[in-house]
Amino acid sequence: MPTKIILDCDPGHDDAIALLLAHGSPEIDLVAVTTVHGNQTIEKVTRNALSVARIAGITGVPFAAGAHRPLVRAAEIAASIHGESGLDGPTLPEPLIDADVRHAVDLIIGTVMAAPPHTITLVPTGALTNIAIAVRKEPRIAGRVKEVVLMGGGYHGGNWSAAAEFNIVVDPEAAHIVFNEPWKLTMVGLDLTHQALATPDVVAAIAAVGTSPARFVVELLEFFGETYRREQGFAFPPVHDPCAVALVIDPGVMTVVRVPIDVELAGTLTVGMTVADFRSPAPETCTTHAATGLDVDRFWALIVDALQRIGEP
Ligand code: PIR
Ligand code: CA
Repeated sequence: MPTKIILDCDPGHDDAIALLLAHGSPEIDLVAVTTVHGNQTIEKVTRNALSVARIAGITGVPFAAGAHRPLVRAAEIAASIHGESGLDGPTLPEPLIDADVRHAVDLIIGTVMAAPPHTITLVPTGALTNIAIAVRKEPRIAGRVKEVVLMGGGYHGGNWSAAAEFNIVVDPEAAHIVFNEPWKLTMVGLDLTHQALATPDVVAAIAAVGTSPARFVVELLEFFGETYRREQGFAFPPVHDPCAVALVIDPGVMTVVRVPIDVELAGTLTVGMTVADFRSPAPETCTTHAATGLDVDRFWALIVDALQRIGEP
C-alpha cells in the first residue's frame, strides 16, 4: 500500500523536484498539494506549483493556496536563492488547472479527518504556517495523522542566520507549534540535506533520462547551483526538499535518531534555531526525530527512477 501524503510546499527549485519525486514514486500516493508563503509570495509559489503539475502530468490532485504570511513576524522571501518568480531558470508553462477553491488549511484538515486514522503523512517543505494553523483550528489532526516528515531546521547551524534554517526562521512561532504537538515528527534538516549535493555526475544522470521533465530538473539545478555558488559559497547545490519525500518512499535511505527538539523563540542571536538535545537516552515521551545520515547513491537513484517513470507526460 502506497503512503498517502500531503505535500505542503513553496516552490522553490527543490520543492518542484520534491513534487516530481512524489508523483513519480509508486510508494507514494499524493493526495493533496498545499502552498505556503516562503521562497516567494503565496501567489507566485502557487502558480509555480500549478505549472509544475503540468510539467509532471499531475492530474486529479487538489492544489490549494495557504497562508500568505507568517503568524507573528513580517513576511520574508528568498528571492536571492530562487529568483523573482520563485522558480527562475526554466521557462514555466501556463498551468492547465486552477487552484482548489478551499484554503490549504481546510484542505489539510478535511483530508486528514476524512481518511482512516494514521494513514496520512504530512510532508511540509516550506514555512510551517499552514500546519500550525490547521492543528490549532482542528486539534484532532494531531492524533489522526500518521506522522510529519518535514524539511527544515538543523542541529549544527543555519542557512538564513548563523543558527537558523530558512523554513523555521521565517515563521518560528508556527514551527514551535508544530514541533510541540504530540504527533511523530521527523526533522530532515540541513545536516541531512547538505549531503544531497547535485554534483555534475548527478546532473548528468538526470539529463540522461532525456525527457522534458528531466530537462526541467536540469535547468532548475543549473539556476539553483549558480545562486548557491554566489550566495552560499557551495560548489554544488544541496537539494533539500526531496530528502523529506525520499524518507517517506524509502525509510532505509537515511539514518534517523529519536531526539528532543524544540524551536528557539526568545534568543537574540538564535531565533528559529532547532535545539536538539543529543544527551541520551531520549525520554520515553519524546516524539521528535532528526535525520542524520544519507545514503547518497540510493537517494539520487530514487530521483532518477521517478523521472524515468514519469516519462514524457
Ligand atoms: C533554500 C531555501 C531557502 C533559502 C536557501 N538559502 C535555500 C528553501 C528551500 O526550498 C528549502 O525548503 C529550505 N528553504 C532550505 O532552507
Ligand atoms: Ca521549500
